[in-house]
Amino acid sequence: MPGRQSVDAVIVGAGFSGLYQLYRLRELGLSTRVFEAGDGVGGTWYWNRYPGARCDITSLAYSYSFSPELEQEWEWTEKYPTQTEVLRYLNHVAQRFDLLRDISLGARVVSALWDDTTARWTVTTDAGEQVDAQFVIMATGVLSAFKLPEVPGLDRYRGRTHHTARWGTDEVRFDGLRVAVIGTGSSGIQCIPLIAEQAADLTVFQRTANFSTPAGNRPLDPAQVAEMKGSYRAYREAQRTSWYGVPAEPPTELALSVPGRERLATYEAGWAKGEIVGLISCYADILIDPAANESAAEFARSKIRAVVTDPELAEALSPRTFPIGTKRLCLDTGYYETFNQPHVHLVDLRETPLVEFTPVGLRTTDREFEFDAIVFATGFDAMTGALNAINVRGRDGVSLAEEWAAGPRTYLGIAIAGFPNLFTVTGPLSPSVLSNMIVSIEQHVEWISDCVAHVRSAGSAAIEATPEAEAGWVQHVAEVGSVTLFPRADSWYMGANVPGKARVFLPYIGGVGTYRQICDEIAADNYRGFTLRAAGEPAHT
Ligand code: NA7
Repeated sequence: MPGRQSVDAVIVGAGFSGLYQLYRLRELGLSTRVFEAGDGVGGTWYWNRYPGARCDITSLAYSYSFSPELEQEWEWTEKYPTQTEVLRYLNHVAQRFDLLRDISLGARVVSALWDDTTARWTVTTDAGEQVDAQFVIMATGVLSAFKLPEVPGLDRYRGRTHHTARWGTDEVRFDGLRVAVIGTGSSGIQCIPLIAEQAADLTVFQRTANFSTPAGNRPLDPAQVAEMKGSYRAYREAQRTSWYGVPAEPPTELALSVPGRERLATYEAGWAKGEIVGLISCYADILIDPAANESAAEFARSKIRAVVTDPELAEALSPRTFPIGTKRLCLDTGYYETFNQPHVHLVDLRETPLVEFTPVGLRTTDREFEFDAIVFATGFDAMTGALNAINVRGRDGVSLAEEWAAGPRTYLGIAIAGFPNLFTVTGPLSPSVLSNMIVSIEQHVEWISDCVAHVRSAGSAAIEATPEAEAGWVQHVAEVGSVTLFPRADSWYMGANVPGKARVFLPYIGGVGTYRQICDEIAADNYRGFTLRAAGEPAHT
């Protein structure tokens, strides 16, 4: 059994969040240890290696801003970077800033226990290593606890199985095979066209049809890159004050206040941008007013009908069960076109639900299917799954998973009452998945680092959110969310994709600029809503 190390901080996870958090804590002079479950750095970009895996924020925007030198020296090659390219970037960052020496790879954290008498955490890994730390920063990712379909028999299936979020490093080919893909979220929509190129026969099992826009991906124009590199500082500032971490003029007009023909032209222009929010940001009320939303949704459905030649199939692929934008929008390259190929089939699981897996394939309420390989693109226990998978216990041994049984409660999505010196990067009830993640990650890491510096310079042992401040934030997040159409969708934003999970709108939709302002004001107001505990002061009661 390895000995017990004592450090200032433990960071859990070495993706975009964990790498930058390590960089910042080192700058502050903290001794820091990072534990990463994967055998390499990269987090989401390490695990999700499925064919077609690509970021749906443009590469020039989806990158760190903290180092102008890094910004200048790194060369992105495409409008939307592939998984391989983002992972190469993160490995470069880890090496360039000499981060690897404090990172333990292949080490999964299984518990984090707070000791109120010493005001320190004990973090334990799956190998039994224990580290004792003043601070713990959970950089565990918002889409990292993957999920499988909740039907029996998977252990009986004898063919190959792959999950998009655990693809592995060996090349996977489907040449000549009968393949099933289950799930039509971003991952399914990205991998289906490429799997169809190889498979002899492909059946897509769709539970909910999704909205997807052609990405219009292309090699980056050197002139555009040069222009961005010449104005990066101003661009980054604009990102930070924007609504979702990508600068854009906010729409002011209401969808139904303009004549139909003008609205269609606006939708065409929004669609042609090839951006996830291209269509829904055409008007100010698309995520608020059901009728406005339906006008955008119907426009998107007309695009599906224009591509898919069989009208019945086009209808089956057309989302009808939720307002557009309230489930994660997708970007694709040839997704709908794929269904025009004779060897590609669609099974609507709402009409004929999945019953079980069998030794040779699977069975729906309608019939049995045989497959050589099944690909699960069935998503994640989003935002809370990775945190709840760790046995986190705060003051009085209270379990985080139990505290959150009725839905996560946080202050700013960063801190949790009863869990001193514990921080969550892009945690539940922060903008997180409703933003360009890198902008949100940098903001959180910087705020957390400033907070840690504040605690240390005050000579304090611990900082903790008050239950009142937390309750106020939980209420604010819910109120802002309830103005929108998001609560109407059975989405992973609402926890609805995981049976038994509390139905709570998990991200904060106030916008990253507004949210940053709130966080900054709280810090400037002597960390309003937090209590500091002096070293040697008796434990809380
Ligand atoms: P998503 O977006 O959660 O998509 C998962 C898909 O799998 C979705 O179509 C689900 O249907 C479907 N699903 C989930 N469970 C089942 C079961 N039990 N049976 C059938 N179908 C099922 O995950 P992704 O990996 O595609 O994307 C995650 C995010 O990564 C993405 O939004 C980007 O932010 C990057 P449902 O819609 O729940 O009915």
